[in-house]
Amino acid sequence: MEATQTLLSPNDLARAIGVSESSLKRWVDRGEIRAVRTLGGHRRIPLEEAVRFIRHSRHPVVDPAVLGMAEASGHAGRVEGSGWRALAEALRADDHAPARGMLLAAYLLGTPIARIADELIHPAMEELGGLWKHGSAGIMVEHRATDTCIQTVSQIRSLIRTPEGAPVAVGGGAPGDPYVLGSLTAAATLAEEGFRAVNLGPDTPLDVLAAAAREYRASLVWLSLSSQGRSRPSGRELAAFAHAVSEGGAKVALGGRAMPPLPTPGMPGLFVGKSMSELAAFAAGVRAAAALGA
Ligand code: B12
Repeated sequence: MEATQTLLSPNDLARAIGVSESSLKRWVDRGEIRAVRTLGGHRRIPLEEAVRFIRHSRHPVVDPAVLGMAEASGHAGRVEGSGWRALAEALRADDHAPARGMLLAAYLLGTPIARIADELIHPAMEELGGLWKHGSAGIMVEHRATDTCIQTVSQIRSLIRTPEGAPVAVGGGAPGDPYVLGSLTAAATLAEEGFRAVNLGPDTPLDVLAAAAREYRASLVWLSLSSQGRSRPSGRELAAFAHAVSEGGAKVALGGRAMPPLPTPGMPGLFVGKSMSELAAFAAGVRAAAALGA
């Protein structure tokens, strides 16, 4: 089933990036921006195509509200330096709109999702991570900040178009693991790398993930390990899982704060990483190999 698409007129997109409508129409007619036509013959630009064009062409956005991202207004969107500190402060203070705005502005500037995860969300959440020791208020902040990040990463993910015939990546969080953001940012990263990313979410049993990999004929399977809890799979269990999945033809990517040491490091077809940027680089290689095999 085709999802309902948000369509922008050339005038809408022209306003968003502060150019004339005639320039915008010219770019559509030259094929630089993909548009559809209404029954009356008017050009309409899918929202995700508008965002792709903005990121690709590095056009500054002067009116992000047109793109449904009003919160991005006034945010520099820079990832370098201490941008994450401002994010941590906004998340701590329950300033939901600026926190979302910082992440959306970084995305509109063309920053890869992997860098947004590694250089903004990860350090900001790490900063908030110590607060739980100060009681229930700290835990409340952790939960609330997680929800704000989930909403924003999901919004960004919904703007990525899956190419026709894209290889499939399937993944989730480890069994017994309640953490959402590791697997969610992995899914968004892999979608940006051109995969159809199927995220089974937190607490995914390893046999369920292995079965999903077979069902989808996945090219890549990821597992995010964040919890040190008792149900965390051992290195031996993870190695057996990776072996079984790679026999089915998929490459396996494991990572996260709670990744245990493996009994036999350096297994063929298995990648262990520490960051989303590393996952993106590994995925680019898997995608190139899948394209050659197609
Ligand atoms: C949010 C949070 C929670 C939330 C989770 C909500 C949810 N549903 O997701 C809740 C409140 C449930 C929670 C609970 C607990 N938490 Co907690 N939590 C955090 C916090 C603040 C942020 C985690 C997060 O989402 N980060 C954002 C993501 C994007 O970053 P990331 O997970 O680090 O992932 C990055 C990399 O690891 C890597 N990566 C991740 N997955 C993958 C996968 C692949 C394939 C690859 C290549 C890379 C990769 O890339 C990511 C981006 O850079 C951390 C702080 C911290 N230092 O991490 C504490 C933290 C992990 N929690 C901690 C603790 C102690 C707990 C609790 C015991 C007590 C408490 N705080 O309530 C319980 C235990 C829960 C359990 N069963 O394990 C400690 C753990 C200490 C330790 N020794 O391990 C931390 C470090 C806080 C601290 N400084 O004390 N927590």
